[in-house]
Amino acid sequence: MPEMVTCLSLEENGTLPDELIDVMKDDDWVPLKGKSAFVLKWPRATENDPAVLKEVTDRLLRVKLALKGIGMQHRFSTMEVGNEDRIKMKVCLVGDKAVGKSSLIRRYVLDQFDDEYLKTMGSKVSKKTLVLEHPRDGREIRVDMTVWDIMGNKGLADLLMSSYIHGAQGILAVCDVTRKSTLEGLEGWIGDGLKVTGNVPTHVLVNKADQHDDFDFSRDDVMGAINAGSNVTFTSARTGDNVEAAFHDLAMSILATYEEKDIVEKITA
Ligand SMILES: Nc1nc2c(ncn2[C@@H]2O[C@H](COP(=O)(O)OP(=O)(O)OP(=O)(O)O)[C@@H](O)[C@H]2O)c(=O)[nH]1
Ligand SMILES: [Mg+2]
Repeated sequence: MPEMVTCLSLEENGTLPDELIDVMKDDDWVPLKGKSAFVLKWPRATENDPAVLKEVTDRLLRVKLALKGIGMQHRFSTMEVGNEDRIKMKVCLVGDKAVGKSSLIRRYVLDQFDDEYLKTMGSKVSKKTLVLEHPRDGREIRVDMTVWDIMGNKGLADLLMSSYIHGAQGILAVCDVTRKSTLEGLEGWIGDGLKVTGNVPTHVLVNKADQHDDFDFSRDDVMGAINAGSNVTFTSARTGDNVEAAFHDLAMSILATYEEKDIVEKITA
């Protein structure tokens, strides 16, 4: 079910007294990152439920009166969000040579694997359609995903990087569990990518996890090498282990960022 959002935009750089922010927090207002704005979400069905509608109206009135009291310019707008059922996503894979980027995509898109190493020249785009279940209301969302593959030769890739990664909503940073040097290179790949995309969900794939006897580093090493909190998955393009899950998880993380973007676009329109 679509949700309604009431957005309160304050005058530019407007800041509120702490006591008012405390009251708003209790009323479930959420500050919008980087904006002088707050949002309050409520289900669409509320419109037909007088008791809940009164509760929402009371919350709005409380803030409105307080803002009037301190003379803060503001604007309320109410809109529907998160009701689209088909979206597009661009996802990019980065990482050193021969870590298995192309193989992961081949496994995900065609469910095939090849032992032969054919290095990627330049970049290549593949497509995949997937269906996600919306975390909030369970409705089905069809995602048309374009998956971008780039060569792992850092010197050459740097030349292509900005046009390759421009507009990506998510990044899969891949390393090879049999070669520690590929983990050490990851921070650079991620940093270069995020410079172009801004802060987008970035998940780390530790590939070739089928090579049990040749592990060159552990999950703890990964956590130590990159920012804590990053999402880390051990995958195998050879066996297919965790490959679909890895793309699915990234798509879910991207989906979670859509709603806030939707709200920001609507209030700044
Ligand atoms: N055992 C094992 N081998 C893999 C796996 N994934 C890829 N490989 C092998 O690793 C080699 C490199 O794979 P690619 O997918 O071409 O690597 P890449 O990251 O695209 O390489 P570049 O295009 O040069 O950047 C190939 O020989 C693959 O067969 C895996 O999960 N397990
Ligand atoms: Mg490749």
